[in-house]
Amino acid sequence: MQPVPPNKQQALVDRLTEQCGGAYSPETRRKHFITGPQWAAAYQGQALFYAPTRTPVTFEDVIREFGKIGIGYWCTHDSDVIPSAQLGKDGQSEIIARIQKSLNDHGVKCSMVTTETFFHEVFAAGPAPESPEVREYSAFRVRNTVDIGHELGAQYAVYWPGSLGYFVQGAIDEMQQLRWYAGALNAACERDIEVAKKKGRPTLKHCLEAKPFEPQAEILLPTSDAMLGFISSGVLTHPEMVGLNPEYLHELMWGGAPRAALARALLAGKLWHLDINDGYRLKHDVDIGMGLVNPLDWLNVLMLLRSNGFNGPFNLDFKAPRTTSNHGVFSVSFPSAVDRFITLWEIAGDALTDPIINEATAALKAGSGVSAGTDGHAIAEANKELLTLHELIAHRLVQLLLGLHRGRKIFA
Ligand code: XLS
Ligand code: MG
Ligand code: MG
Repeated sequence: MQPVPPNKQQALVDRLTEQCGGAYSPETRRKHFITGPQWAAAYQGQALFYAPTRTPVTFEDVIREFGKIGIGYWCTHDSDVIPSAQLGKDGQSEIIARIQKSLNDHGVKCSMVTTETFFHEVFAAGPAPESPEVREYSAFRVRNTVDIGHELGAQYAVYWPGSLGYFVQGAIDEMQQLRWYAGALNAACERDIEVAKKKGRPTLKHCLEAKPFEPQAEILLPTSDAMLGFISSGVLTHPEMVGLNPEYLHELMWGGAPRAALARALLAGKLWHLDINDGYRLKHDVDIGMGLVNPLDWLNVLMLLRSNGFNGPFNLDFKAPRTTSNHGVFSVSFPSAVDRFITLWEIAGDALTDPIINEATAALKAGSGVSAGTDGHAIAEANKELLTLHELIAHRLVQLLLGLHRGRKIFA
């Protein structure tokens, strides 16, 4: 193949993307409660060992492009869009007015706001450290985010505590820090009740997000299960206002089964928001686009969510790899992530109504009908052939995922 000169490269990517086919229309995409984060779209490819590979983009760019793609909802950290020095000041209202205009111009809604309590130097010792001034600042930040959320019409607030943990041992009192962190959440909920009443709006759903490692060496609330324990521990003044925003990859990172973590959150009635992405077990937070690594596991997750009535928000908390260009972020990354989600959501629907899976599942639940009392061996013998259905169901799911139930004609 001939070299592809710089001015022909975008056209090549666009043509091959088109040839992939299978793209849903923006209208179809908008039917799903899919939300796109400002920080994900604006990520420039930098990380601990990396310089940025992409140029900065504004919230106007992100909202406009989301509108074109058909991502109906946008979300943001407070400091993604408002420089920290302007938070709570006049500059904030000007920026909020510009955001509202962009959202209206492009038919996008704000679904969620989140507070950055990890990046700024003030959070060097975490969002709930010893210093009362820092804790008061954290409370100011979350209260202010609640205000922003109500201004922008959001329904959700998310809290990833980030640096709640430690690098070196000895200085941290875990009990104390957990209580102090609860203090910040209590401040947010109390402000929410006040503002919601004043504005005649429902209160926000406050969702905690866990991550097992990064950015601290040790994390005080590393998993969604730890968050559930924290919510019901008695330290929150409004536990009924606080639920979870699990992130698929964050559960996988510690070696957990995301589907099981989500099932536990569903049982507790606390699965309110979900960050969708992909990656690898026991690695760092690679935030790969949903379905690129574990499509079969994702199919299983979506079957669980569909059959339990969870219908979003599905938040595209992934990051385009460094190798993707600014153009590629909106022409390949976001549309393809949305489309993989929709396809897997539809396949999950097919799997839930698939006659083979349904008959196999019903047969497993029916058991053998042989009553062998307390004779474990006899019970096992009587169910033995039925249990082969486990593997058959797994095969059938792979068939549905790969389209093999329609035959292998495409390979002929
Ligand atoms: C970081 C988190 C972050 C949250 C919001 O790992 O995923 O992006 O979703 O603060
Ligand atoms: Mg996340
Ligand atoms: Mg992540």
